[in-house]
Amino acid sequence: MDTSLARIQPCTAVPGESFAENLLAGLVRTPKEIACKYFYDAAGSRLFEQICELPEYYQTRTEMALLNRHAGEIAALMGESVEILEFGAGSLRKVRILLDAAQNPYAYTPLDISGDYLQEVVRTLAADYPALVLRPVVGDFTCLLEIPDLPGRNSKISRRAGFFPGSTIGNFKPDAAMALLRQMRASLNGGGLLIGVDLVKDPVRLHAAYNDAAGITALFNKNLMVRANHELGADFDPDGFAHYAPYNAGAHRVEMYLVSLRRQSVTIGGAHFDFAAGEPVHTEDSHKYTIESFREMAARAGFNPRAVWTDEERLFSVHWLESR
Ligand code: AVJ
Repeated sequence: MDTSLARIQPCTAVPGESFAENLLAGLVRTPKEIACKYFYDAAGSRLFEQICELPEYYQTRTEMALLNRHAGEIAALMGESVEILEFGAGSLRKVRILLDAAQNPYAYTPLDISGDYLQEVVRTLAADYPALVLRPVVGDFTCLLEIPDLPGRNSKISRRAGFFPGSTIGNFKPDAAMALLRQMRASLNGGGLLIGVDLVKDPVRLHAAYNDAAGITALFNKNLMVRANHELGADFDPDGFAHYAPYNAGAHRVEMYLVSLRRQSVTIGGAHFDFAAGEPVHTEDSHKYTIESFREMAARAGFNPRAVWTDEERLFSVHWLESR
């Protein structure tokens, strides 16, 4: 085993807007909003891992089962000596399924906004895959410019495959989702994209997935305020806000808010923000697609939608999109 970690070649994406900038700008807007990418500090990433284990949150286990069931076919589509680029890598549990099935995978390039978390999980992965070149990229994948070719990589035998699981694409409004798909396509140098997409379904089931009985999703949502208190010296009272996550059937999306339970004022670095009783702060959208509506969007983004896999209940879908 390579203990020097020389195989790990970190690389930093262009820094986007900071949490502080986003928060100060978002809280003077009407309605108030905070971008959902700021959920994922180390504590938030761990809370999200807990969400993935919840009985109500069908997404993770359904997608994992699809990846396991079709790993051979996926590996064949990715081809030999592939470099897998994962957008928003998280815990790296899903990519292990691909790495185990892939034919002599060459490299793995995980991109994640949570630098500490990424470093931790990549070290574990390095120990388990001694031959794999690892290139963690800390940053916001929406600000990504170009990812250079790895030194020593032979582009004749090795090509890229994107991996964007977990229906993270659902966090973007349809126009932004299409722009992001286009941008990913550009960074794949002609390679394909394997992407997980949550499907439109019974609103009761969707509601339960974002309003779990154990209250983990509420903690995840409120972690934005806990994080602001720790990182920016804000004085949010997280108990003074309610987790609210309704399904907007017309827009095919679950929306998340933190709703102020009383009239209150919060101070962040000398700036004061007033909240009316009942005032919402918008924190996330999670768009749902049909298999057809997603394939249409992918085609408009310049991909050729090829294979698609779904479960018996049609809860979730995994798509293989080819660059064309
Ligand atoms: C990781 C963005 C796919 O939208 O379902 C889970 C995040 N938010 N519970 C989702 C999330 C509330 C999740 N994604």
